[in-house]
Amino acid sequence: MTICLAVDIGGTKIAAALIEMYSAAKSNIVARHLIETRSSGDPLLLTAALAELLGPLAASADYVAVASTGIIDNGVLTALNPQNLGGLDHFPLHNVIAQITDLPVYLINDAQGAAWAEYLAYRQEFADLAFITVSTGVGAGLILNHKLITGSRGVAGHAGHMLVDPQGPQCGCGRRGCVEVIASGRAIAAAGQAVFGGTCSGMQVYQLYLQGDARAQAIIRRSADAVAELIANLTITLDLDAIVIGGGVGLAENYIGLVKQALVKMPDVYRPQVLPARCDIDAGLLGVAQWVAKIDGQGKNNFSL
Ligand code: BMX
Ligand code: ZN
Repeated sequence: MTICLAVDIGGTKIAAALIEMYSAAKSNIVARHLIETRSSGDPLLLTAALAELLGPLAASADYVAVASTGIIDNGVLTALNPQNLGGLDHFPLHNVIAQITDLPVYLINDAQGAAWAEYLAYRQEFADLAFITVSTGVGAGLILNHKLITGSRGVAGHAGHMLVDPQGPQCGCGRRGCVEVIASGRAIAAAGQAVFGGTCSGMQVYQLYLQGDARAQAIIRRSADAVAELIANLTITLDLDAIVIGGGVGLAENYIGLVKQALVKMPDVYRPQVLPARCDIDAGLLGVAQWVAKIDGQGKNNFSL
């Protein structure tokens, strides 16, 4: 048995956990820690947060497996949408974590990692599956023919930046009308602030929606409709069996119900099974730990991505 120090860096939270790895699909989380992501253009703030979180855990681990928001290519985090990280764009994630922990470090995108965890949690029932997280941003991970697709530059699955409305708002990635700029937690907060004013959060807009406020309903429905369009686009492109939805917004009360309502209006060929994430907030942590165990036979080799 080896111990993996798993890390999940999202736009809002950074989670870390020590995970006992029995096999590539069997693991047990023994200790979990969570801090807020100090979103800032200053890389030193993220370095300090990682040192604080990972420093004390490193001595108990054999290797580090990191699932992070952003494009992960050759150990460097490049933000596709820097606004999700307070303007932080380029960050040498591999080197920073290797220095803090003095352990082998493996990296993957957060939604890619979560997709792998959900594929295993659904007992490999589906050969072709997409995981979509509706959270700070909108991320996705693809499993095709039982394989996780990361892409040669780590970009594969960034489906939150597919077009949903050519006249829509400008996305932080530089494109106009992406799913993310309409459906994400940040987009819901921005739409809420435009309507209700002040510093209205995405969570507050969602509460208003649940209480039946018509303006909040329109915002949440627009988000769910955009995700339904994304599901239809992915399904018609990749011939998917199922879509698993996760993330703080994606798993909020009735959100999947709204997505399904929008999909029902489409022809059958656009409608895969739509299922809730089984690993909930641990999907990124478990997925990256399990993915490393698979590619590296328990993470024993000194192999870094
Ligand atoms: C963004 C992008 C993706 C990420 C997705 C969900 C950045 C910094 N992130 O589309 O890489 O997977 O958000 O991220 O460009 P989360 O922070 O909401 O989990
Ligand atoms: Zn975009």
